[in-house]
Amino acid sequence: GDCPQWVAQPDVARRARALGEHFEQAFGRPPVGVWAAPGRANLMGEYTDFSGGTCLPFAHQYVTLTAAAPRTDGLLRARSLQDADESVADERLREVRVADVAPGSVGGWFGYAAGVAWGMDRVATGRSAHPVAVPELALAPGFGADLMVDSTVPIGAGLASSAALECSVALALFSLSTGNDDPDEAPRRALARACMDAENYIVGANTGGLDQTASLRSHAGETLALDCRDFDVASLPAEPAAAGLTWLAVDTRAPHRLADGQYSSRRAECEAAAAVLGVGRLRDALPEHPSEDDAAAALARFDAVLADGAPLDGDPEGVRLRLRHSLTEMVRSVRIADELATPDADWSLVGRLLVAGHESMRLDCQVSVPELDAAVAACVDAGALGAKVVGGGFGGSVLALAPVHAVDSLARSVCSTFAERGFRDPLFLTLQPSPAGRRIL
Ligand code: GAF
Repeated sequence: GDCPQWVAQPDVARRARALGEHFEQAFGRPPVGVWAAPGRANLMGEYTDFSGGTCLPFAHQYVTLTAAAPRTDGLLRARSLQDADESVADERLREVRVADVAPGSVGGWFGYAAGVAWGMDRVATGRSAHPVAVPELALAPGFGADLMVDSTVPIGAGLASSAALECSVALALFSLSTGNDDPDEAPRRALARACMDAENYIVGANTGGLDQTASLRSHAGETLALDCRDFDVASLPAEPAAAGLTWLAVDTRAPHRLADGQYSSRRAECEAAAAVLGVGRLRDALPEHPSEDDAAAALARFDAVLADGAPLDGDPEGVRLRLRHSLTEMVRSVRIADELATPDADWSLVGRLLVAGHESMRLDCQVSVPELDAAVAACVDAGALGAKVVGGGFGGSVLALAPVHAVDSLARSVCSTFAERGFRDPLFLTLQPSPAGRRIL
């Protein structure tokens, strides 16, 4: 049959030129430029970003492109080459006044784009959770833009297509507004927060910033050690390619939704556990360099406080499982970060930790589905050093660490497992740690 099917490497330069032509047809003038921002993979730290955990993301090479030109009438107008919603009048055109963007005002994919303008204003004026106001992000009265979007990131596959959209729009708006095409670290941090606010308040998904930070602050050939207490990042230069290994993503094509209640309820359970432990966020229940013993001790403290009759907001069993996931995941992140920081990284150890991470996502975080479990098992059986669900789960993709020479047989073996189980044919992608978002045309 057709399995395995590999998602083609994105021809970003060609897509950018074509997008410019679409832009000109739609808006009657050429764009000022084209900006691109990538999706991400994540080695560890799932469901811990909102708890201040350390995440280990890298940006991959699949990007979302935004062609843009400024307007002076305060309007934001946008089209997407992926927009299939026939119910939108005026041939897929979405339009809103920048000043009118507010929670509940903009729906669908356009919420991710328009929400960024709203988020930039919040960060500019110090109303966001960003530690300082960043006036550079302010959009002048009357500022507007025409936007045309094209995504090469598989949508809804757990590879951060939402963040890629937000971040490409953020770079475009920032550049149109300031003339700065190459923002350095400080504005990138601020833009990542603006994108988080767009997602949290305009889209209404209560996510934690991992994806936007990876999209805006990654470096080619590196994994980020992202400390979500303050969003400080360190680069881990270890590249599996040097060891004959590659990152493989298996898009299970099982339906994947973050904006539903499952993600939020996981986050709420983590917050309930933090309240029992008397900390503002779960990361603070562990010492600076946590070990497995520290995680076990924090879990025992939780049990003891509850046994003493402390109130708990939620189902105790669910909250305890989410706590155990969070604590052990934070320890696994630190262990992988330590390993990748050593000159001769032991990739088989990393692989074993990936599998442990998947087991925790399945049993404790409870965000896996049979397709993901089957993909992980098939990858490992066929010679991967390790594999795990990536991102929010409930469908989406598995990230596997595989010997380059084994990827084809590995993919075939996932295909036959999926056929036997009656699952949809999965898709396969090799992922390269890639640079952060940038202007490309
Ligand atoms: C999604 C969210 F957007 C991130 O913030 C993160 O919580 C991730 O799920 C799970 O690690 O991608």
